[in-house]
Amino acid sequence: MKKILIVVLLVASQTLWAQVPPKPYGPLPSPRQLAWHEVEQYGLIHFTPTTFENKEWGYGDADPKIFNPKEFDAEQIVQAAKAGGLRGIIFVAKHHDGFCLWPTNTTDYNITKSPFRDGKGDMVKEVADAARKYGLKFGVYCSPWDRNNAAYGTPEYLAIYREQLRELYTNYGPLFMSWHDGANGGDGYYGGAREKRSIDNTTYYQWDETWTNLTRKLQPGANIFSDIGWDVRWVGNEKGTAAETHWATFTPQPPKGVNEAVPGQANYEDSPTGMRDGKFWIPAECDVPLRKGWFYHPDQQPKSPDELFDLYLKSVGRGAALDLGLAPDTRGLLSDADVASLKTFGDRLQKTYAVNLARPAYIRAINVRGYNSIYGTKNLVDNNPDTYWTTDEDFKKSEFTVEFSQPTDFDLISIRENIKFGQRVEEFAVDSWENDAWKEIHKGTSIGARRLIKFDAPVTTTKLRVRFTKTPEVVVLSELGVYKVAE
Ligand code: FUL
Ligand code: CA
Repeated sequence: MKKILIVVLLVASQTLWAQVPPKPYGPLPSPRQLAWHEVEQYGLIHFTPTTFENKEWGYGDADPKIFNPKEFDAEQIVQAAKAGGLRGIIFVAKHHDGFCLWPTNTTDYNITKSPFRDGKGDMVKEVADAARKYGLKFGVYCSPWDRNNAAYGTPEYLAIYREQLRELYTNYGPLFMSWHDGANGGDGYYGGAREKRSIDNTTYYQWDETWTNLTRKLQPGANIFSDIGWDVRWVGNEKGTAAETHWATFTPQPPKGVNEAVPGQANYEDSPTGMRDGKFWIPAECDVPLRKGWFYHPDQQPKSPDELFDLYLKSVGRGAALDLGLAPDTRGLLSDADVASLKTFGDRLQKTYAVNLARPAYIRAINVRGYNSIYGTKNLVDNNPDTYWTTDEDFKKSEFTVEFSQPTDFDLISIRENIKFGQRVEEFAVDSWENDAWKEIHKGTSIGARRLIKFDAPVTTTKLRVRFTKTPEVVVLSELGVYKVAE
């Protein structure tokens, strides 16, 4: 009787133990960052009087009367973005020229002074409504540098800027991002002064205060983007690419000789890679315009669908996000060429991801945590980011094989870590079964939110193997995809 009891207790304790999930490792994403990771690719719309001046940076002196986009259609822009696979839209509500695209109380330099909708328009609202109608998330960019405002450089301007954020935070529903550019100070119109003004980045904007007391309070779901974070960091270039190895963990670095990194003044050397031992979860956003400039210029052409796919692999495919600049023309529409390029790129993604060749395959892992099916490999192909495969603690080096029922062609593999457990994998390898032996076909480093491995030529095999060769703690993988990229 005693013996039976002991056995029962033993089995029970083992089952209990087997149900304990692994411990998280390192800095972890917040719920708002987790939601941001799921967006993966989004658009950033630049459209102000600067478009009508054919410039990249408006001086702040453009007559609001030139802002007359007679055919403006937020739905055309949003639908094109959606067709391009984008899942969010950030609208530049105010660029450096200071022109506000909503009827603000903070300055006369705003949309009500333009002919658009006879001075009764609110473009922020039109874009927000269109984004929500088509199921895209919405965010705003309100430039701190304001080349129009007479008060720029004084404390009075800071109050104006904060009030502009407050208006944007309270009138347009939940935002998924609040985007802050780093360009600051310099020459401008400044209410007619036409002079150069410089501000001290380290003190002038008091970002801590603006972000904790305004952004967090009024828009708790908004990810704050700036060159150094808080939630999302700049990748350090405007080419749309993260480094081959990308850590979501990061500690903002000050420039040489300075004590503290502040937005607009930092050392960006480690921004493309992040830092393995970074103190915070601050993943990179890779921003790049669809055309050469952020604003529309008639002599420029959009990137081709192939170029977009390549950028996608080098941003989203490295665990970062892609932020693609969209530039309506003076009609207020995206040009046919932009729409076509986006659509071909988006169709390609959609067709590629329509069939996950790993789903019907047999996935055999070297170990499943506690032999418990709640950690089994079926979780790798259930399209649910929460469920995952993981192993017992003594299986830091682990692997699984994907066995197809017949020889299968693929050229793209997608692997996601369950980042709720932190970013863990440091090195992995992929093998394919060829001539009765394993052949290594890829060596990789970081995974994080997602790793896309694209092969130059299709691989044909009956089975493939993924080996995790270096990780400080056991692997926790949420999804695996094996695909043949559509033409
Ligand atoms: C930069 C700005 O200076 C550019 O004009 C553009 O808005 C880009 C997205 O951010 O900081
Ligand atoms: Ca899953």
